[in-house]
Amino acid sequence: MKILLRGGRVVSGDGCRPADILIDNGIILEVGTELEATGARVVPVDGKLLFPGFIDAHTHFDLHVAGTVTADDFETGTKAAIRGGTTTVIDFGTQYPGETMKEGLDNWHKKADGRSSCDYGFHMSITEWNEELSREIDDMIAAGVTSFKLYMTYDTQVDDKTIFQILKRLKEVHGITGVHCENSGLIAALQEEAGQRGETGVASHPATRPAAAEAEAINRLLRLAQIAEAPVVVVHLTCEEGLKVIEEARERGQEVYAETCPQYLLMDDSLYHLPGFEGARYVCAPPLRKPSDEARLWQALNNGEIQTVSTDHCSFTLKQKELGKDDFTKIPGGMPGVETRGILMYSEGVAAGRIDEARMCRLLSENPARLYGLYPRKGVLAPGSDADIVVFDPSAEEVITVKDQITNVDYAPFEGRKVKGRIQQVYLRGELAVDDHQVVQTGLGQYISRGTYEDCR
Ligand code: DUC
Ligand code: ZN
Repeated sequence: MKILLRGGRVVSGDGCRPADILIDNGIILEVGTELEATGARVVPVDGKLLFPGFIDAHTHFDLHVAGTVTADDFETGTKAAIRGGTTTVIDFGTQYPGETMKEGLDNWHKKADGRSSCDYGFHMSITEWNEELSREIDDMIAAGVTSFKLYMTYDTQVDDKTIFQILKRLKEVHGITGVHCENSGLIAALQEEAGQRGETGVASHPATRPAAAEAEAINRLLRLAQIAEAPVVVVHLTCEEGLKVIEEARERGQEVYAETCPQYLLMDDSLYHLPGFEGARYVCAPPLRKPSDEARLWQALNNGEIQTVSTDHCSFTLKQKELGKDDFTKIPGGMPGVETRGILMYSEGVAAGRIDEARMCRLLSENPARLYGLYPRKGVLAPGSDADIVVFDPSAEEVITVKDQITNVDYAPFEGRKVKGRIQQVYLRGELAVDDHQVVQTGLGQYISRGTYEDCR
């Protein structure tokens, strides 16, 4: 059955224009004005913006971490994601020490296959390095896992030599590497000092993971990448100091991409000083920073210094957060985000005049599609692309609240925030998955085998 979305404004990375979209068999057939409706079901979308389905390249569903498991698995996480306009997530499969990458990938397929409500792909987190793992990189690329993740902190961290060797190997196959940049030694020392002073509360979280620890790790990564002559992605960039280091590397001629997340754009570290244990709900790594960092990140989104906005969705219930009640270093780090990223970026970005619709489209759809080998199948509304479409009502208003969320946690980080706009409908490969802002079809998600970023230039 053909579907004709008639009368909307189609958003691309270049702008917004009035156009209809004709869908057939899950694929976009035509985009243009006055399209022929014969044989199609006509859906009026007057006054609505039509975005390419959003892509979230940074989720952690069903992840065993910090002595617990994230509250959202693929079933609840992808359901929340599609309600928020995200039609594709790229989650972090992990090769744990002693495992092959194939085992890591198989494990992530078991978690996601048959349970997902939006399309999904996997990055592969690499936690050690040897000849066998190096050989397996070719198998990963063949399986559509074309991006990899390295940690410079946590027990999954790898050392500088390993980072360098992996960057060189991935360059050979046009794989791209995203890196969590924080100096783990400095953080360990600062946490130890805080412990010696008897500081056990949430308020000590930001000071023990300072912006300097992030900027130092970014700088080290970028110097390793310079010698390896490899492109890299700095994931969840939080601060002006880190951005400065990235800009310096770009001035040297390096290919560096940066991602940030709504929490780093819209919240600051004063939240860690809330009474009692309330600040724990905002504990994440790197931590929330200063209002001046938020302002600089918005500027960087608008001028193209930052290419993508993802969520780092890593959700824990308030009960799980209590694992760190007597020791802030044991609070599971992370927040939910997939359900609210689109609306927050529209309301606080577009409606607030910080970015325009085209920039939002680049940050949430087009750029992640290009960077992670999905373009032009995803990330654009054009003939031949998957009919992943967000029908967005810019005139609506609502209030974010836990009472109305399907994310599997008992708090909403943006509780009470008034937002402009509403994700009215979401089509996933031509199927109506969300109607009137409610999920009406679940389990439609498919694994997406991705090309390389070189394929999408
Ligand atoms: N940061 C978090 O806060 N949680 C999950 C992983 C990460 O990098
Ligand atoms: Zn993460």
